[in-house]
Amino acid sequence: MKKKYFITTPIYYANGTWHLGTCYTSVVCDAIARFKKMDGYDTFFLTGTDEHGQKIEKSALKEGQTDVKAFIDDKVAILKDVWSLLNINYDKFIRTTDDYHKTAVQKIFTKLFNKGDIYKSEYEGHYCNPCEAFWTAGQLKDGKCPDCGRPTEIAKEESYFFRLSKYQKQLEDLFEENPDFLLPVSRRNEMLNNFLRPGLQDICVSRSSSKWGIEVTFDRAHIVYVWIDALTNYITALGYESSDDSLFKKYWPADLHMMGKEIVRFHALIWPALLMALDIPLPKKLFAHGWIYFGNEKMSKSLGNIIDPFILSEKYGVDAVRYYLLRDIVFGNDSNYTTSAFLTRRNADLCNGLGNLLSRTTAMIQKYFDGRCPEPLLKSDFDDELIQIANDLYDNVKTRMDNLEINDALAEIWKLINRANKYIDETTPWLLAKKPEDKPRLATVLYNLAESLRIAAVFLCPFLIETPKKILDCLSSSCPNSFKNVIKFGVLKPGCEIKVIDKLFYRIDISAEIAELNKEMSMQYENNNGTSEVEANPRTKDKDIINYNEFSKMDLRVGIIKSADAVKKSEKLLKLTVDVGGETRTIVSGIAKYYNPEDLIGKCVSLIVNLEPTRICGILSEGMLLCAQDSNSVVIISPEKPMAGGSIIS
Ligand code: ME8
Repeated sequence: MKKKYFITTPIYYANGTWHLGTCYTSVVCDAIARFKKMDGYDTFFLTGTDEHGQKIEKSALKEGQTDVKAFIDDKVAILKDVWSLLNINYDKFIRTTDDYHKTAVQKIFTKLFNKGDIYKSEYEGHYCNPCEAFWTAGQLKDGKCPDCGRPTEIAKEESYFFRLSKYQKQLEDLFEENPDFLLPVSRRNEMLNNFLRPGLQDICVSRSSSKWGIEVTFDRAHIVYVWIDALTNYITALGYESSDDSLFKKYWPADLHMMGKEIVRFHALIWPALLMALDIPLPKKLFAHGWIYFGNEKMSKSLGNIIDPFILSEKYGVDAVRYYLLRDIVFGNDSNYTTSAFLTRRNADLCNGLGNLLSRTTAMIQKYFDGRCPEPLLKSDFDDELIQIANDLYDNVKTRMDNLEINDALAEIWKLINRANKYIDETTPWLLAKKPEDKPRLATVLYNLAESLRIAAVFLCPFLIETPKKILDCLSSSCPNSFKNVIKFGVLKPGCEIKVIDKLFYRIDISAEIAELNKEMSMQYENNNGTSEVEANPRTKDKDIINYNEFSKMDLRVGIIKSADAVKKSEKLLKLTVDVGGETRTIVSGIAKYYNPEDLIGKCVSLIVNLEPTRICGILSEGMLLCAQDSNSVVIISPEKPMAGGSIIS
């Protein structure tokens, strides 16, 4: 029997303009779900919309719509269009206004009340409307919501409370015994330090001042607090407390709840406690990804600094958008969207790396073998490395996916693509084609290339949509439903038709494109406090685009700091001696305000070593230290792990 895999996105507030940030959670979950399906799991992928609460009600009123449900219906239709644009292949879309959900929530609330885990009292405290979160005065940060920094309002009303404090010990044990329950580890520490260790308090779980929600059946003046309503979607969507709970029996517990980092507290503390109270097994894993920023702020509708996935996809292709989100962002970290990073990824990896491999391989097979896949008649040891990378790909990509290193999974696939491109340069098929006696070797080389492409395309299927289809179609193959039987080298049948197609991705002139795009984006959001990339990163507009040759002139190396001393008569400068692999350089760097000299000894740093030497305060500086800077600070850029002095940075 197949193993099951149940994965969820959070349910999206149904008041939104959907932007690249909101799309992120779903694109990542979609790629994971597709990978698991191909890997033989019986996968269920759940997403949906969060439709109750004051935030939604207020949004409707703000847009002049008194019929809240009609307002939401329009928004949900748009969200579904976005998901279909991005090919989010969910198995179920739950709406919290669905009747089965409302009934199940009412039953859950009553069950917890009857059990004594929900009780009535009076709430007096602070309420953050955008976060739909209750706070005590002590929890506020500078008098504002500690999560989003916005002002809260005073709420005083008769309410029902959930005995969260009762589950303190069980939650502590959960975090203690199961260190992988919540990842990344920084989020786990945040929960432990900020909430569990100070001690949990019971939470307010009903509202009587608002009507837009699910009524408490035994006390109709109250509606269920929107987060309780929302969190339970993960089980009501599977039919929990309905006449048909077969999906619940089959798929629960969730294997992975995915979410952005701002909603971890609800998922990692309140949700497990509710499940404990209901005697339901806990989800196996929670993962909190970082935020996408645009212009130094979290991309969000309320700030208006959003990138429209429709515009990006229409101009550059849905696969370019999916690829950027999945490859460019280190999964788990925050990242800053820039159009130049987006287009650079597209040009470098999709257009040059993958596109060139396809066009070179298919064109040569067309030219030298009349568009028929040649037979690999003359093998050589030289081919072993390429074949090995292809044959190892399943293990490597699977390990990355199991560890939720999504961007690294794609990097593994590009190892094969890059190796194959290098193999073309090394084997020079165009020279082999000149001598008839080299034809068997030419056949082998081109077969190896076509087969590498096929394997790369198979592994791209969970991540991209049109691109692997197009590649596989060129190779008389199609996107498989499963990895089984298609991932080992040698599956491609000699003699099959190999087609040449138009370019996979056209190269884009990045600087011209950015100017054009910013114009469109700012026009679209000019009434909405729009942020253009030029405003977001003012310095980028002053920088010329350089080509690879210009870039490759820079000799970038790892260095180890051997000594660091203040420079006399200067508050800013430090004199560093740095080991760059058997050679010591003196470098004067303006980091004195940010680092103590003694803390720098032994530090692994990044340097440009072929910069023209220059005299600074009388000292000859033979290179420059690479640093990152923002308005507050300057930090040294170091390799992720210690490396030998002199290692090349490329
Ligand atoms: O939080 N970068 O819904 P939501 C990365 N209804 N991810 C972002 C982002 C950004 N700039 N902006 C939003 C809710 N997201 C609740 C969930 S679940 C029981 C209830 C992500 O519409 C965000 O982190 O505000 C979350 O994962 C998803 O979009 C939906 O956010």
